[in-house]
Amino acid sequence: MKNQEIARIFSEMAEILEIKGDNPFKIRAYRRAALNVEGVTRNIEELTREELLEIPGVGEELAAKIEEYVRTGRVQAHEKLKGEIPAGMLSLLAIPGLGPKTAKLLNERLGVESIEALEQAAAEHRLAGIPGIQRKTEENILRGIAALKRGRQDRQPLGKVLPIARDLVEQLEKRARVGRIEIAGSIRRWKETVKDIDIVATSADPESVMAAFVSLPQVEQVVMHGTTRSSVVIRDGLQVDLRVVEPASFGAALAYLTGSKGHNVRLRDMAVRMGLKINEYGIFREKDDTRLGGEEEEDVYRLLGLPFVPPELREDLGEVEAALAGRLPRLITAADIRGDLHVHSRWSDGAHTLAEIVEAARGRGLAYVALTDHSKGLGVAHGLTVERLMEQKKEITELNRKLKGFRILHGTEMDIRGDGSLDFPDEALRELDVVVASIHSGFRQSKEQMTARITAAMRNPYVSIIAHPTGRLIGERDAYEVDLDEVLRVARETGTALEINAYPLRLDLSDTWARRARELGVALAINTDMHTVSQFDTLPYGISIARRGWLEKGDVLNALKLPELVKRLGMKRKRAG
Ligand code: DGT
Ligand code: CA
Ligand code: ZN
Repeated sequence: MKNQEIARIFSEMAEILEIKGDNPFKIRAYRRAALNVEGVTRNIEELTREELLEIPGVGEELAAKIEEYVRTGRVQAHEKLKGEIPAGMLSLLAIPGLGPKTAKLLNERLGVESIEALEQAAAEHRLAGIPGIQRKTEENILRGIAALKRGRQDRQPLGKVLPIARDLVEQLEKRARVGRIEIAGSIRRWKETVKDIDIVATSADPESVMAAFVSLPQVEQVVMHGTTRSSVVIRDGLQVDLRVVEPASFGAALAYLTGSKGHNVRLRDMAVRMGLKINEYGIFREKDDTRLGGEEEEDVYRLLGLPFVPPELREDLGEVEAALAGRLPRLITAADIRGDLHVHSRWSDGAHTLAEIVEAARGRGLAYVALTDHSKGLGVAHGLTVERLMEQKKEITELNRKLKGFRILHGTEMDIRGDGSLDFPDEALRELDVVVASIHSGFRQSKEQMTARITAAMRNPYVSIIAHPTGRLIGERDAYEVDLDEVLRVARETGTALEINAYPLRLDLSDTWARRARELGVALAINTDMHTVSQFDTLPYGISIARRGWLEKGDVLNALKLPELVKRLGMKRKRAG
């Protein structure tokens, strides 16, 4: 898929335009398009012109550029822009916290054209004294460079790596004679961040698979090229390991390479005690090396007398004990999800009309959505006033009258204000079916303040769900300080649900906290928080977090059928009187 590459080109164009001091609207347009192209879950190469135009922020001009890239592998306007700024300047923009204005200034005044040169200049305090550069800037730049260097070896978000991994598998299937092929490692366990991509395959001609692998177009460096095993580095420093094994070993190799290491160690210990031997080649009887199995992953568990353990649970966090005791959870699946309780339309900052949202949701097998456009406090997102909320209610009522087998619940994503008060009065909330409340400001408040804001919101009888409870953006923004134990306690006490936000950079709550919530009997809602209909397809990320948190269908609000959901949502209000 070329989605990421195109997004990167658009955002680079925005940066160059900004350096050049070009029209702010144009800059914003490229930036917005970049963001939305990145959010497209389908392969952008397969989209028609009409479908490209449905991407928010993509008009005829940008659609043509996307097509140009798909056709020729480059965008001329981009190449031209790159020629208009000093070489090396773009690399400076990769430093977190260093904007185009400062980059331009530093380039003009100090002639720096690389990160290394800038680091040296900052270390020698040569930035001090440049007009427009504050004293703290020097420190910030050094800190930014350090973060960047760390970041290069850092783990990357699953939401970014999984599509890349799937694309690699697809390419290998196209270019080489592979039999079975699977992604293994932390990706198969759906860990929220991953270090590298592990792939295992079978083939009648392993060497040709290796040759095809090391010569894939996205390969930047070949680390190792063997006859059955190779490693390459692709863009963004991501390493990919490919192993080709015998068909009789495929299941054993897949189990071994899926890990986690901790889980594997536990299985091997069990095997030893049973007079068995497990490795990546198969399962054998210790005393005479007789092969007992290994073609299928199930063989490993069956021969140990265990039920199959889903990859999401293989973290040595009690799953082996649970399997032994016959107490593995019956994990929730995508098919269990009946609706989405956090959805944005054009009424606030979403891209689609209600009719379009309904069609997309139905197409994905959902039976209901809660329309939760932003509340007025969120001006940047065109939040709704009470008056507009009531107008919206009319539109929903009318649409619902026409719909068969589908229902739009009327909700809001209500801002919890900086001072802890809520953005709508109870009289307005009373009119709604669902109230999602969340934090969008004051991220630097103390732990006490933040916890107090959220728990106060939960004590409101109309607040049904707290959305993205920690505010983190994986790899971009840490969670705000908050006492989650206290949040869970009050959630239980008040009967408020917590969200597992499925947006791949949020995954908020995380797996660990989702598990804790379940243990305490706090309900969870797996929501996409969609702003474009393609984001309905991020649901699997939310489900994977739920599965890693040991959640069953009964723990999840939007696995309920509509009548039960409505009843459940009413319970908190009733309890409060
Ligand atoms: P990460 O850090 O996101 O890449 O996480 P993993 O789990 O994918 O770790 P990785 O790529 O180092 O190894 C892939 C799998 O291979 C791992 O989950 C278990 C298996 N494995 C790797 N090295 C060892 C080892 O030294 N002992 C055992 N038992 N298993 C190993
Ligand atoms: Ca790995
Ligand atoms: Zn939202």
